[in-house]
Amino acid sequence: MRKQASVESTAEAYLELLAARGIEYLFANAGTDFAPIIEAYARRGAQGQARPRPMTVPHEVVAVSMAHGFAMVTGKAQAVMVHVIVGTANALGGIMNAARSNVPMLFSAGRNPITESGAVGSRDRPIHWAQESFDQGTLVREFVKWDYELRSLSHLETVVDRALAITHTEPQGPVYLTLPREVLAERLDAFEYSDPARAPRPGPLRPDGETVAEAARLLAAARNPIVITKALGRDPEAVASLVALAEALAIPVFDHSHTHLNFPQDHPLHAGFDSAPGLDEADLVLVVESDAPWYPSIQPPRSEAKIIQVAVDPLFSRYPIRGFQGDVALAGAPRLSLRALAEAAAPLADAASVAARRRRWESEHNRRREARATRARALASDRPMDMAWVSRCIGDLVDRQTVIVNEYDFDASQATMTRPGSYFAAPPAGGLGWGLGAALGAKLAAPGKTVICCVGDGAYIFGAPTAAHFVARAYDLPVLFVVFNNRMWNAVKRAVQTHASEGWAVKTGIMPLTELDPAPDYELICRASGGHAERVEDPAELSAALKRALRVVRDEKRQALLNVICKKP
Ligand SMILES: Cc1ncc(C[n+]2csc(CCOP(=O)(O)OP(=O)(O)O)c2C)c(N)n1
Repeated sequence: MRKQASVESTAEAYLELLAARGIEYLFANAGTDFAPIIEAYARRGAQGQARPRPMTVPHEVVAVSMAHGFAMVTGKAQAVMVHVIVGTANALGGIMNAARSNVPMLFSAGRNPITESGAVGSRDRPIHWAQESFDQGTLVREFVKWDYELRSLSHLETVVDRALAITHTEPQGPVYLTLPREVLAERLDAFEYSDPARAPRPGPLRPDGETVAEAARLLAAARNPIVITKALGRDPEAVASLVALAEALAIPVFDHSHTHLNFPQDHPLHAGFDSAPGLDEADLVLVVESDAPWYPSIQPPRSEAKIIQVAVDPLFSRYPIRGFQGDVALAGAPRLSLRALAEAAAPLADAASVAARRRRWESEHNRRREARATRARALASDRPMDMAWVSRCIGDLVDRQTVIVNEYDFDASQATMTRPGSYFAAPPAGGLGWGLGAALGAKLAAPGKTVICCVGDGAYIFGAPTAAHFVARAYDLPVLFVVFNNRMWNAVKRAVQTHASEGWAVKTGIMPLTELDPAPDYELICRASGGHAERVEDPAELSAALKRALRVVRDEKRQALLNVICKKP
């Protein structure tokens, strides 16, 4: 159907089109390039016309992470707009995160005015000369699926629909659109477009029957098969497919550096978070959406073990190097691949070995869970607190409505997360600063959920906390932030200890560039934006403090922060 909208500029036509395509939010960090966009918002607002809700996000790392968080919960790309090359540069770490996490996003930036005079929108500020680059797209090209500059109104619809189709098609990832000011400022009276969009949107792919049959034969013949997974739960529906496969053949599932809830933690076949014991004896490893299922230099699988790789893109083609073997690879939507594999393998399996495996892994599961609980209890009175104890206290308060966003330090093994979509950990690209924004985006996407954002003190600082707390207050996004405050970058310290376990740094205890002491009073940063915030030092007080903070978040609908003083390792 063709639709006509009354608009005054290309910028307005752009907002009309984004709204028509289901984009609910524009996470924006504005500059002079935004003038036509802001003018268009003002007209549309005054006249009550459709537009994505404009969200002022005062740091790009938060803006991009919010779009990331929204999309990871809903599967839907939102729009981000930043200020020309400099805003793009500030956002880049977040774009790397989104790219490696296969998160869809319409990332856009103004483009410096092209003309020095003569057009509506021509250069009229000193920065308009220095803020032009030869090719703005090169700033992000390696980490987006597609980039383009909008060159005229006449191709607006094609460009936007193509951008949205590409970002949403698997393997998903951000796209980048630059918007020159003269083009946005172009005058017009009306804008006509197709509604719904006519751009092709390919559906999910599935592997062919022959490849599935080959994988099924290998799986059924294995005596000690294991699954290693990391990001299967990006598609929440895929979790049920893995459960069906694991149950049909009694295969233990190892989460390895997991970024999503891939398999219910209370399932008897959940085999924990360390694949090493499984790799010792596995004669088949089913690698499911895992970019790095083991460390070849530390513990590879046995050389005779068969490997099956299941992923949207089992080659991880955008990674320069990834040498993990695969005797068979099933490309396509894992929820379809795993279901097909379960159907093909189940009839081939030997019932007695399946039953024996089930008994063995169930008892391992119970033993491991008990060991973790015992460990947490043993640490319960340590002061400063142990992070395992902090994680246990948070884990004990998780209910069916809780979503945990974890940028380091929350130990998932101390909780029992069971529902797809209830747990998200830092992206594989590891661009710090993701957690605060991602949690805000998750809350925006799921207002009925309790979002708990766990961050290290380092991650908290990287997350531009003044900007994040501003957004939480400005847009009523009551998230509970828990800062695991060990006054250092332990990840960096650990890397030194592993790199030179008997070296100078370990022997002398001198480890420059790892300390965050004296630590700021993080609670004051949250309070500055109207949040409830406490510093917690007594382990016996932590549960009560968490409950108080959750009450504020749930009942008063205000953000909260706990600055939890943890041990320095
Ligand atoms: C943008 C960026 N800069 C630097 C790093 C390197 N880095 C990885 S982990 C880490 C420390 C994180 O500190 P914190 O959140 O306090 O957790 P901890 O390591 O203490 O557990 C750093 C600096 C990174 N991943 N991303």
